[in-house]
Amino acid sequence: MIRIAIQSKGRLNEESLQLLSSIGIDVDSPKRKLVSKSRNYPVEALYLRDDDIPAVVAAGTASLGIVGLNEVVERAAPVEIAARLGFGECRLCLAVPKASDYTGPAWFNGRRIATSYPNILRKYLDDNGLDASVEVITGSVEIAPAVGIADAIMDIVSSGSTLVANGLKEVETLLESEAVLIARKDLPEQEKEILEDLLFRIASEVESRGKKYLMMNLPQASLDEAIRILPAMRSPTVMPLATEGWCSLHSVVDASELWEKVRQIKAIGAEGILVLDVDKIIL
Ligand code: PRT
Ligand code: ZN
Repeated sequence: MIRIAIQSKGRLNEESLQLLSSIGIDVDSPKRKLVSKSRNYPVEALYLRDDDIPAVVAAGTASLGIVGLNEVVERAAPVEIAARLGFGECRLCLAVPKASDYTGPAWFNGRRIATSYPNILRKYLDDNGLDASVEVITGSVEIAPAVGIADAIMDIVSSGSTLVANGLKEVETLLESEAVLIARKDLPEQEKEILEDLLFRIASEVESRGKKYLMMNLPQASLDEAIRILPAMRSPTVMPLATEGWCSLHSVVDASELWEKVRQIKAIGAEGILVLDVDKIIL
C-alpha cells in the first residue's frame, strides 16, 4: 500500500483524480472522505491543501503527492520529482503596470514587489544582482500595485487575463510550472515497486494525450509520400486493399497537427479518412 497526497479542492483536484482514474485506479472523491483507499489498487489517497503536500511527502506521512512544481520549488522541499504530469500548466512571472517604462530587470532596483512566492523571488533577485524589496501577500497579489502596496508583482500566470484585467503586463518568467508527482526520498522497497508501476502507467497516459489514430485508403502510388507525411511511432501500418492499386494506411498523429496532416494526405489522393481517439499508447 502506498499513500498519495492529492489537493482536496482547487485547480489540481479534478485532474489529479482523472489521472488516477485514467491509469486504472479508482478512489472516492474528497467530498466523502479525508482518506480514501482504492478498491482496485494498493493506493490510498490523502486529501490536503496544496500548500501542505510537499512537507507531508518530505516527512513521509504520504510517500507520494501530486502538486504544482511552483509549490515544491518555493518550499525547497527535500523530495524527488518522479514525473511531470502535463496539466496545471502555468508560469511564475514578474508583472509591472502596463504604462510603466520597463526596459529590463534593472527596473526593479529600489522598487517593491508583491508576491506569495518570496523564496523564488528572492533567489531571482539575488541571482540577477537586483535590489528590490519583497512584500509577502497571500491572496489577490494582482491588486497590490493599484492599491499602492507595491510597484510590481510576481505571481502565477496562466492565460494572462488576470494581469490584463488589473492593468499589468508580464515582463519576466521565473519558473515554468505544471503538476508533478513527487516522492519521498528513501522509499521502502515495496513502495518503490508500486511507484515503478505507477510511472509506467503514467508515461503511457501522458504519451497518448492529444494523439489521434488515422485510417485511410490510399493509391499505392502515393504511399512513399504518405509515409513522409505520417511517420507514426516507428512507421505507419500499411495493408493491401481488394481493389488493385490501393492500400489502407494507419498512423498516429498529434491532435494539434491533425487538420494540416489531413489536408496534405487528401492532396495526394487519400480517401475514406477515419479519425479515432487513442486511449493508451504502451511504450
Ligand atoms: O486550497 P488550496 O490551498 O489547496 O489551493 P490554492 O488556492 O492555494 O491553489 P489553486 O487551487 O488555485 O492552484 C493550485 C495549483 O494550480 C497552483 O499551485 C499552480 O501550480 C496551478 N495553477 C495553474 C494555477 C493556475 N494555473 C492559475 N491560473 N494556480 C493559480 N492560478 C491563478 C493565478 O494566480 C491568477 O490569479 O489563477 C488566476 C488566473 O490566471 P490567468 O492568468 O489565467 O488569468
Ligand atoms: Zn494553496
